Amino acid sequence: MKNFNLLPIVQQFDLQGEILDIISFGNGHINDTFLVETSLQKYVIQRINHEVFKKPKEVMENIALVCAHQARKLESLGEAVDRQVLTLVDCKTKSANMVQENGNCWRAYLYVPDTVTFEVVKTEKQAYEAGKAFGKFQFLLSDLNPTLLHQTIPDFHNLSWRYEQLVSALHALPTQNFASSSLPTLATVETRSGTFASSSEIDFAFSRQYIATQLIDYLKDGSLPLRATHNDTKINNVLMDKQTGAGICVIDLDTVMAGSVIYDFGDLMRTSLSLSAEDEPNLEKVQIRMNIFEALAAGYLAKAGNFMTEKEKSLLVFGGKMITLIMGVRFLTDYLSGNIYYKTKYATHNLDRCRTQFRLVEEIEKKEEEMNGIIAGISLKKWVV
Ligand code: GN1
Ligand code: MG
Repeated sequence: MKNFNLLPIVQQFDLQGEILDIISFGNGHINDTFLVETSLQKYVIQRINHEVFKKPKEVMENIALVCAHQARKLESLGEAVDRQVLTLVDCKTKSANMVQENGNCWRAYLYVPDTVTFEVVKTEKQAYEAGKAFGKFQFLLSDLNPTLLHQTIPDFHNLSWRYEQLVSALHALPTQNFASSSLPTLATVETRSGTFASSSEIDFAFSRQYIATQLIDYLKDGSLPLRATHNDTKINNVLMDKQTGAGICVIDLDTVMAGSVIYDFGDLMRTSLSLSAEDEPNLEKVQIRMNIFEALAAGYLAKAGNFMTEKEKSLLVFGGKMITLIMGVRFLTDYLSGNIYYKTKYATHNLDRCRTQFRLVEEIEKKEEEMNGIIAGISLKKWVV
């Protein structure tokens, strides 16, 4: 992470109390996040990565809209808003909720007290609570017109476009890079007038390309509704209550856009079904825990099941496969492009992430039918919101 002179930035937000401490915070791959402690409050301050989010102002407009909508809906249901919805902090000038300094854009949220996040799901209760929190998030937004949201990253979950990016990255490869012994399994890759002798990861990616086309028709003919969705429902994007373990608040609202609920359930599956981390180098550890799947789906459908269509429900597991494939393709593309998008800790980090995703796609394929059966069974129980 770059070194920022944080104090002059932090001081521009309308914070309560005297600033005591600023520390690095969180595990995001894109933005830079800090925890600010004052004599009265804690705040989360983030630099929005403007290479990724080209229009930070639009990101902030989406977030403000979504938070206000969630708050209104909770109030109408007679529920407390404070810990369930993120609260943006204005600048001291009150005219904006974003500080711009040296080309960087910064925002601040109130820190939600007594909460934790986890990187890996360990128990069924955690899976149930995380599923429920994201299901409730979507339920709260189910009457928000998705076309009011800016498309802050166009084609974000468009798998066909992600394949085009992969092909472009392959065409741009300087062949000699792949003679290096530090890139063992990609050593055979060569670009030759549009064809490549491919390594196993590239082979795998293209062997599943047909998956990209399956959804397009449904989205085009409207049989899959566009909704206001989160689009980055990693398991570490829900705050859990420290004492009760309840899912409290969905965070990381940068990619809230018009999308499909199946992508959101899909990314939950991707990040919770296996006990392994996203970058686990030992692929033997990438295994699906069906009890965790069932708990995740039950929690999710308890809140989202009532507004979703039967078609959406029938495609949830497909969403898990598709989103996991998309992430594998994106990590591979970034690896081939020289690690320019995601933060990485070592040269082959994106390659490890890609391999883990592709193994998980295979594991989902093996259990797809069984998982669809579980979803159908849960739906029949008519979970009450
Ligand atoms: C990025 O920064 P983070 O970890 O919230 C990425 C997601 C990926 C995720 C993979 C804007 O999210 O799409 O699923 O990494 N966000 C963006 O871990 O590209
Ligand atoms: Mg994110």
